[in-house]
Amino acid sequence: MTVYLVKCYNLPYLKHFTPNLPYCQLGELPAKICVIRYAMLSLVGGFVEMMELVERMLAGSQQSLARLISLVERESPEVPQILSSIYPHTGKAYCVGVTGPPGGGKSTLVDRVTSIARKEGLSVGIIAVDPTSPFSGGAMLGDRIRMQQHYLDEGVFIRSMATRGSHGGLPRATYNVIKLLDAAGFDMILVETVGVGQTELDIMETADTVVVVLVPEAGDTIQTMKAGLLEIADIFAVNKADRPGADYLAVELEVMIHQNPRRSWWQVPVITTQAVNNIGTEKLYQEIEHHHQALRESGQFSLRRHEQRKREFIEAIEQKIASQLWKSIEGDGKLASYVDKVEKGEIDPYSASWEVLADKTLLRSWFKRLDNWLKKLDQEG
Ligand SMILES: Nc1nc2c(ncn2[C@@H]2O[C@H](COP(=O)(O)OP(=O)(O)OP(=O)(O)O)[C@@H](O)[C@H]2O)c(=O)[nH]1
Ligand SMILES: [Mg+2]
Repeated sequence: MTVYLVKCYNLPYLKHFTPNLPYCQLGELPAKICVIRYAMLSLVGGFVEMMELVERMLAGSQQSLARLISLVERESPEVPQILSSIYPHTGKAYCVGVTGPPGGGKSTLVDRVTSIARKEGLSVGIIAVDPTSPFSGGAMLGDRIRMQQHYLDEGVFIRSMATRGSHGGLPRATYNVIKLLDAAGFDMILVETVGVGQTELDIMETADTVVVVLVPEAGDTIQTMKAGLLEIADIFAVNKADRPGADYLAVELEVMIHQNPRRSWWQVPVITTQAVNNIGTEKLYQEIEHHHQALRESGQFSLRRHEQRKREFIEAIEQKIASQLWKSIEGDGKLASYVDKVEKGEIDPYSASWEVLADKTLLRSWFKRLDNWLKKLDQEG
C-alpha cells in the first residue's frame, strides 16, 4: 500500500501530510514503517482521493472539478491542501465580475459575453452567486434556462453557488472556486452576483474587471447605492435599453463618474445594452478587453495580483490561528457562560466581547493552549 502511495504521488505531498513519520524513498521502506503507514491509511486515504481529484481536474475532468468545488463550498478540512496543490496552475484566467440589482439582465448578459468569448476561442467558467438565499432554486433555474445554450459546450462550465459557509462565508468560498476554475484552465471566469452589499463588494474585489448592470427603472436604487457602485464599477452597463429612461440614466451615471474620478488610468465607460436583443453586447465585450489592456499597461494588473497573494497569505494564517483559538476556547466554561448570556439577551454582544477580552486570565489560558499547539508543531518538525 505504501509503495503504491509513494509511486503515485509526489513525495513532498506525502511528507506534508505525515510530517511526524520517518520519511524514506521508494524501496527503502523498512517493514515497520509500512505497518505504521498502513495504520495511517484511513487518514491518508482521503488525502489520496483528493489528490486524485486534483490530478483529474488538471487533466480536464469537469466531473472532478465539480466535486472539488463541492468540497470548497462545504469548507471541508482538505481545502488548504487542495488550494496549495492547485496553486502552481493558477494566475492565468481573467476574471470578470458582473453585479447589480436583481432581475437586471445579468445572466442574459453573461450568456451573451460567453458566446462572444467562445467565438474568440476562449473557454469560459461561470459562477452564479446568490448570497441572499440558500434556497433560491427559482433564480438558479432561471440562470440555467438563460445559459442553456452553453450547457452542452465542453468549453463552458457553469456553477451556481447559494450556500453561505460557516467560517469564511461566501466571499472566501467564491474566491476559492475562482481559483479552481483558473487551475482547471478556463481562460475567462465570469462571476455573477446579485446586489451591491458588502458580500458582493468582497467578491468583486477578486475580479479583474467589474461590470455593474443597471436598468432604467433603477434610478432610486442608484441614489442609495451610489458610493458602493462607484467604488467597484469598472464598466457600467445600462441594460434593458429598449425601455424608456435608459439614455437619461446613462447621462446621470456619466455625470457621477465625472464628478468622482477614481483612477487616472481608466475612465469608467457607460454603455447601453439590450441583452435579450443582443444589442450593445459586442461593445460590452470590447470594453472588458479595453479594461484588461489598461490594467496591464498601467501596471495595475500585477499590482492587483500581488495584493491578492498578500491577502491570501494573511487570510491563510488568520484562518489557521482562528480555528486553533476556537478549538482551544470551545470547552471554556467562562466563555460558554458569556455565550449563554448573549443568547438570552442578558448582555449585548459588544459589551460581552469587551469583558471577555479584558479578562486577562481567560486570554492567558487561551494563549497558553495556543502556545502548546505551536510547540506541538515544532516537535513535528
Ligand atoms: N426588456 C428587456 N428584458 C431583458 C433584457 N435583458 C434581460 N431581460 C429580461 O429580464 C429578465 C431577467 O433577466 P436575467 O438575465 O435573469 O436577470 P438577472 O439580473 O440575472 O436576474 P437575477 O439573477 O435573478 O438577479 C429576463 O426575463 C430577461 O429576459 C433587455 O435588454 N430588455
Ligand atoms: Mg441571474
